[in-house]
Amino acid sequence: MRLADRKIAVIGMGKTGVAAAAFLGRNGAAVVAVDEKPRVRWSGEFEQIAHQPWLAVGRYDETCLDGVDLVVPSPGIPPHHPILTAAQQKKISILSEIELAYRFIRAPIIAVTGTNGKTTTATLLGKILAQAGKKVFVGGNIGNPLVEYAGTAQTADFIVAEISSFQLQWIESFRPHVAVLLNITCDHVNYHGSFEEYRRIKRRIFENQRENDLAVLNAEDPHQESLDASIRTAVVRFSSVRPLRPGLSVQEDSLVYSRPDASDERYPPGMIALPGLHNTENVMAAVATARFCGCSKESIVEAVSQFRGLSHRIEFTGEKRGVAFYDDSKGTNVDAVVRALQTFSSPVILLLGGRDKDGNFDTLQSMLADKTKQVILFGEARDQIEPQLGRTTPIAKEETLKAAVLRAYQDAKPGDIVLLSPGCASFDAFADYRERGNHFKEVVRNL
Ligand code: UMA
Repeated sequence: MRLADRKIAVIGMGKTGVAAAAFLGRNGAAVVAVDEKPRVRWSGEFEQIAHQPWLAVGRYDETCLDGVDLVVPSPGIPPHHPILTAAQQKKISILSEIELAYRFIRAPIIAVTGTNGKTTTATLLGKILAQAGKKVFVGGNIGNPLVEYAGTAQTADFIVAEISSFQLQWIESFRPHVAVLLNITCDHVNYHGSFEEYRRIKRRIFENQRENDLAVLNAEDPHQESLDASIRTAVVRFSSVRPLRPGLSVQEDSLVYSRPDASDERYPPGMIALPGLHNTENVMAAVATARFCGCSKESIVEAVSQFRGLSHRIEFTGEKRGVAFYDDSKGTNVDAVVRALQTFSSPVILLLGGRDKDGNFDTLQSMLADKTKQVILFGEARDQIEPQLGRTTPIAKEETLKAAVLRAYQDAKPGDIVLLSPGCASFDAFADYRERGNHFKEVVRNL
């Protein structure tokens, strides 16, 4: 792909936009940078490219497309954004940052997508590959754009990429050597327009795969038929609820990988230190991928047993007066809340709220009846969520997360669990889920 002497508009000057602009400019393109926010609020890294001769700041409207022959939107720019609609009318190509990076990356890409578990699985895969002696770059939606790696000396044997539906929106030839789809449940409906469209976009991860590639799928996905129709490569499935042959499943407390052409590969019981069946699924997907990529069973056992999970994912925060606190701030959709609740057997006081993403909170009702002794709603969406929860469990409302924690502590008895699993985005009160999780931890520390 030629970049020299092209004029390219980059929409959004967050992490992705700035990295894409830097890559394009350093490879000879003239870049027009735009963002809805005033320039002082663009990513801090923008200052490093702000004075380059190849960079111009455009207006945040379709005039930024003048003379442009390619648009690179940031993942957060919704597909029906007026600038993108204008670009399509003018027949200007639109490519996502992962597509741009893919065209320049030499190493095979392992792409991990799914509504939940992406970051955990991608991180674990990075650790397994490293344990097996392979050089690996872990990036994408996890926080470091792939295009950043494309601009380096590129020494990795494998790229592990966490891929969101937003990033799959504008791909063309993006072909991962391994594509993992962990699960698809309702999320990001306000961005994609419908759950069906969200699912269609997620399936695009398989569309350029061919023989010699691998698709790793959850056998319990209720939409197997539409999945099968999108796949033209070898498939390995996993299940956390029933034995699979061939495939990966749990049998007598051990993870078993049953292959069509070999005997069963049995992993030691107790190898997975992470709580919850959803984490068992994440590990199974990582094991299938790692074996396909030539990692030994021994390096898998070593890396998986040492892996203790990530911050803000059902993370034990501390104990006060016999009450245990868990931070699941990354649980930004209803399915993640279900997964977090499934992890606990003691009574849970659930802190739910933030900015709603059109989640179906009514689907939580039976889970709340089973697992919670109280729900405390907080943040912008609290009044919206309340009528959806029914009367299965007592509900309280507080304006802020801090007030919700204080109330939970006041109402809790020794042995109870206070779980922040908000089921909503954090942007009503925080910069992101990390800031929200850190705030939760600080309030708990100060109790
Ligand atoms: N902007 C506009 N107009 C809009 C929307 C945004 O101008 O209509 C501007 C904003 O003012 C801001 C910039 O675009 O300056 C932000 O761009 P962005 O929202 O695409 O965010 P980045 O900083 O580029 O971060 C993105 C991912 N963010 C989103 O997908 C929303 C990060 O994932 C990712 O880590 C990063 O690229 C590196 O790849 C975050 C996320 O929430 C963690 N992802 C979603 C999720 O995991 O559920 C998909």
